[in-house]
Amino acid sequence: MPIQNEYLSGVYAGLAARNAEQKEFLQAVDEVLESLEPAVAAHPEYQKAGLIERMVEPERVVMFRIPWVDDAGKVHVNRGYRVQFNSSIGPYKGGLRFHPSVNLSIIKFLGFEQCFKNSLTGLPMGGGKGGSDFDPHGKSDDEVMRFCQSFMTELYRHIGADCDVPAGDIGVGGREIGYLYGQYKRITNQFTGVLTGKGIPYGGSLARTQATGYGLCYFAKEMLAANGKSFEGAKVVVSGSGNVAIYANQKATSFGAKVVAMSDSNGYIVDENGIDYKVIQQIKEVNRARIKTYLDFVPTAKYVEGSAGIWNVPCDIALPCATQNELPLAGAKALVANGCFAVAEGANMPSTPEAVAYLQANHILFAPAKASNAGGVATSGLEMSQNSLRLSWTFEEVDERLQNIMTNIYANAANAAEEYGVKGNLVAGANIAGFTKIASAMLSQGIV
Ligand code: NDP
Ligand code: 2IT
Repeated sequence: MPIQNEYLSGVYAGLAARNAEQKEFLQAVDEVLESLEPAVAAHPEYQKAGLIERMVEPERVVMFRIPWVDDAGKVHVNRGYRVQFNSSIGPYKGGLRFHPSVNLSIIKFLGFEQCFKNSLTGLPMGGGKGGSDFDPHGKSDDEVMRFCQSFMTELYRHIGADCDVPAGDIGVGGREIGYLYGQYKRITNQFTGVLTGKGIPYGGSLARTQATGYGLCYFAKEMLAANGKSFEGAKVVVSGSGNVAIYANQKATSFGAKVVAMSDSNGYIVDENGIDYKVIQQIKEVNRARIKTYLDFVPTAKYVEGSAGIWNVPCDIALPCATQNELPLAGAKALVANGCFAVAEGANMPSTPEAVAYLQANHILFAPAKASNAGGVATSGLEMSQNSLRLSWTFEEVDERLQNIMTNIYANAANAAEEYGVKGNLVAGANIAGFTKIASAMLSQGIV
């Protein structure tokens, strides 16, 4: 539905004219502004303070050259980004994505969403995002290290434990964070909590690796319970097979569900007996191989070329955990036709606007990414706390805090939806709940 409120539609039109080519960014802004209509109508002071105009413009965008040399001695140049979107409630915080598709539009959409997500966690973190069009697939460890060192040689001057704290995202896991951290420390001669997702021996938090996938299932569990449903005995489809997907599988399985399908960008596997997350961990984290090699471990499973078909696998609950716009209208229709009753987003903006509208119109329980995947950054916030305290909490302590945070995010999103007259709409509820805290901080801090 187009934005109705005149103030909001005016801001959007101006933004679209200035950033016509940034389709993912505009998609993310459009969805948020549409949700904010009741909040903006109830608070004329937002318009007076130019709040929305300020919120859709990043505070700072850094773009830079990343030269590096491959194992054969050939020179490559990639492009690096850091978008520092909003620091009104805390230092910029958000991941780094290394994927050939990365461009300014994608980093801005991710940075924009990160502001609201981080606000929802209840922790003092502003929003930012960065990355590069570098593709780690098929690169040697040495090549990845040289690339990370070159990336950090520029990035270090823009970040800091109280300024901007990057972490992982697609293509950036423990290996990359280690190389990035080593180079930051070498340049600055400072051992600080400037990155999260660090290894446990050098300041990482227990449970950060698992946090996004676990948090997704904790959130989904709340949403299901509020509607008389559960994971117990449910068939689950998880797209992707990376960090988020692997630990979503583990937690959903521990809640009594059976994960019957997972994918990578080449295709998907189906195993009606339930996919063991440890096999995917071996394939993806240790072998760095393709998901079709699952059949070498479980010959009775099936592999289908092409990742888009995964939504045709019948399931009760779908957890899209790969990338943006991976669940289009056709996928949503297939899910509904096969009796799926809940979709919870692990990836950022995985469902297209048409898919979200279709799922909601068909009364599918729908958990939006900003709320349901916030467990990763929330645990990054807990890593920052531990670094500041110079302490390490146990796995159980971090996991318990994560569960509380996800329960609170669900309650806040559900309550905000009800308060603003859109009961049950967690997309609107999450956007409004995330927005109001940032809005209040920005109003207090003047026109900056
Ligand atoms: P990983 O790099 O660990 O895994 C990404 C997975 O998604 C891989 O299986 C990859 O397949 C697949 N994938 C990536 N791009 C595409 C594409 N264009 N088409 C189909 N499949 C694709 O990343 P994460 O698991 O960390 O991230 C997954 C999603 O979750 C992203 O949207 C990310 O922004 C979001 N997220 C991550 C958080 C985290 O803490 N890591 C926190 C919150 C959200 P292949 O190997 O073939 O490329
Ligand atoms: O999208 C996300 O929330 C992340 N990739 C995690 C960011 C973080 O700072 O942990």
